[in-house]
Amino acid sequence: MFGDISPQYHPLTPETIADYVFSRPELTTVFHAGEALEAEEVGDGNLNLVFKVRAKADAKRTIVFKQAVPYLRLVGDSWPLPTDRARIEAQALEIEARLCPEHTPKVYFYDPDMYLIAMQNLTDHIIMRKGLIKGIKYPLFAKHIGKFMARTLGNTSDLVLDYRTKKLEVARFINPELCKITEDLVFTEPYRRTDRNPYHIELEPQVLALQADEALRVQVAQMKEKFMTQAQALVHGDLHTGSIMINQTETYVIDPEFAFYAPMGFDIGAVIANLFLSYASHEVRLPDPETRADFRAYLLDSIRELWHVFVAEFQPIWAQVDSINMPRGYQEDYMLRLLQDSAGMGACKMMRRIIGLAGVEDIRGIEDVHDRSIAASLALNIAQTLIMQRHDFKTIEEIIEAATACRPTYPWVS
Ligand code: SR1
Ligand code: MG
Repeated sequence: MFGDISPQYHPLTPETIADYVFSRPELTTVFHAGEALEAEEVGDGNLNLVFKVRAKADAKRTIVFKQAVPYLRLVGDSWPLPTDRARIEAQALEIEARLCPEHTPKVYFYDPDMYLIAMQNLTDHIIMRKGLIKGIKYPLFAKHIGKFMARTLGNTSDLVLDYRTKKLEVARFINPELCKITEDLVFTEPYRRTDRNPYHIELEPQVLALQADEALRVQVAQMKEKFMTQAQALVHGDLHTGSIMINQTETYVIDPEFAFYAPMGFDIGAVIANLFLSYASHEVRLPDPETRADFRAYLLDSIRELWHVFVAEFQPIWAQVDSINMPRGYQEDYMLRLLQDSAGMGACKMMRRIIGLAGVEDIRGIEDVHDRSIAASLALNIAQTLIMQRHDFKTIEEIIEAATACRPTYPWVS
């Protein structure tokens, strides 16, 4: 266990949540005392309980409750996990709401005794990953996420915060156990033999070759060191397409429980990686070749656009810095290093989703083993290219060009 559990803490259930709802003064404007409520537990993530509660008389009056349990839900109580992650998430949401309210869900309250956050139920939005699997385009996504990342990352870095605030913020967002999950699952386990790598046996030759590649492991070790030591900005820490709720006009970033001070490229790379994973999945997913080509072009355009929006939205940050100590040349070099970090971090995020624990539905949800192996093989080849060539990339266009030149290695030809 990690510290004492609050004596008031008890995991809620759909049956007990109504009493809890009516006990909260913050919700009296939403729900009328004692009225009939409908509640369901919908958590399909790896860590927490998530309840959707609505008034029976009016489904528009609805709230989401996210509650931490003192272990990893995916595995069970054999893997204890600190409930403090709920506090981290609540505080990260508060910062994101201040810096980029248009892409942050409204929080009603955080309950530190129940490790629970009550927030806006995004009823008109879906998890982006689900939409991408179906081939749905989100034309405003790149603009929205580029802006969200520039605002949240730039404004929490040393470029904007004063020396003392920054260090106090680093301390406030110390998140050791969730960081350890990332260190293990993203930067360690995919590159060695362990029984926690549930990739399909069909992929074995490519995975073994990758694990035997020392030059690759050197690059991964460098990314891991950077992740563990570079407190550059408050990152979301798990910014994959399952952490994005979206529709044709709006984008919301949810679930920042992995937030801590880390390289900005960890977030930017995560978004790019998940778009490339979708790209790889559509090597086999969408049946009509024309629709497939069109959708994959959209994914690549989104990667290109989100980076350019990020750079443009970062301009107000550069406008605030001291240009004597941080002249134009430094600023350009900073952005180039962010691009190269994003390629390297994104590559690690791709490899972990193919090889390691907690894969993504885009790839692991492909039913046919042969098709799944083709998509997975392509994703691994893109990832290897991105991490190995990252120091050569000067533009996002070069990253896209290198990725699209990759082909699956599977099926193996002897
Ligand atoms: C074992 S937890 C696995 C993953 O779930 C979260 O969404 C993070 O990506 C974490 O690595
Ligand atoms: Mg999550």
